[in-house]
Amino acid sequence: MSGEVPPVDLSVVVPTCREVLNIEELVERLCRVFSAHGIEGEVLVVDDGSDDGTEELCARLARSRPVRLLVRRTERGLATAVIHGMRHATGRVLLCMDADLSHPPESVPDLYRAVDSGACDIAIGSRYVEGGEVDEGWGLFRRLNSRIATSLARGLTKVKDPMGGFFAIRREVLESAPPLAPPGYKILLDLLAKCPKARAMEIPIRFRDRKLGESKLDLRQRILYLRHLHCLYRARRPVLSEILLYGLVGLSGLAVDLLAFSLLYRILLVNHLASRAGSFVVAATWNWAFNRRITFDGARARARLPQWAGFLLVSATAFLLNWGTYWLLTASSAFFLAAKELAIVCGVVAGFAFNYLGARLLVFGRGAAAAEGRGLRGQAPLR
Ligand SMILES: Nc1nc2c(ncn2[C@@H]2O[C@H](COP(=O)(O)OP(=O)(O)OP(=O)(O)O)[C@@H](O)[C@H]2O)c(=O)[nH]1
Ligand SMILES: [Mg+2]
Repeated sequence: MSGEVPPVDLSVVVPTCREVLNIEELVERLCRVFSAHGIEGEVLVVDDGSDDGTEELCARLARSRPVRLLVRRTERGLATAVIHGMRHATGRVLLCMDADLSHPPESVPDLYRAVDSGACDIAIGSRYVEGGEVDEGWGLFRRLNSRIATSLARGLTKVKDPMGGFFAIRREVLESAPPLAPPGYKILLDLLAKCPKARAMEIPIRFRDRKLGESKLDLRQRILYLRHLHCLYRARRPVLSEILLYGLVGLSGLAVDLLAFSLLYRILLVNHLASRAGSFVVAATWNWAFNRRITFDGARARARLPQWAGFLLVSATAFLLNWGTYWLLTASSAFFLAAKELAIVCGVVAGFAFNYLGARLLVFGRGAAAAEGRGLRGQAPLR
């Protein structure tokens, strides 16, 4: 289908989900920009079956404007919509932007030229370089939220604003990229993390909040972002990120351990050794559940009960180290006899290495390799 469309200089891919109130202004402003700068451009709207009149509007606009609509009936998601649009695009340069006018169409020529001139491979509309700005209506919470999300990606890219979603890329760079499979919104971050050799350039933009329509950035998208980060970090440093995650889960388990112990020993007045055993089972179960869910790839393919039992067994063996340390400290030191929680911490640290290796090798199986999903390379060509 896309093969019938003549190639253009620039394809602007716009993912949409109930954006009927914004599309017309976006297309008009883009067309003004195209003609003012002599760019032969097209606008590809990739809509996920919005029932708000988007299809009718795009059909009307397409009569007089270089607009194409791609409707996805079964698939959902911003990032996959962008990949879908780019696969159908005919431009030499491909550009992605939101429909809600947060990304100024007037900055499109800057991004386009930066890529087309060969100055860079990926041009990024950036709020966080000199001259760039966010909406003046952003309060402290919103600013903090954006900064924290951006800082979490620091280990993956040097780009200051990899989260904005406004970027242009040379077709060949995209075609040679490894498979892209962001689970949420952050297609640009996925690209930057997976193409570290691509030359990126940040171009300042003035980001404006949407005036019409509703944001789709909900809690689910934020959780997907964390999952995405997890996949990217794991792909880059598989063993280190697994150990770190195991440690984080272990830390949360330590809190559960202490809480359960304090409840049993201090409130229910159970003997301290029995309390220690009880809190161990609670904490080990907590750790097993989270490690199965997030730390070890493929762990969920294994049956729960034997895996839980195996993990408890490994943890119990590690607990011998752990408990032995606890026993030794509380038996030999008046200080630790009074501060039993501290003795617990020492025991947990001693058991950690054994616990991780046992869990890794015997319980959860091999395969810390990052989950790679569907992407562009090895699939249908872009055009
Ligand atoms: N095709 C498609 N587009 C989507 C989907 N979710 C969001 N979009 C579009 O992606 C763009 C960004 O979505 P927004 O809801 O504005 O999210 P955001 O810009 O991160 O958040 P705000 O700053 O609150 O606007 C918009 O053009 C949306 O219409 C989706 O599931 N499918
Ligand atoms: Mg938006």
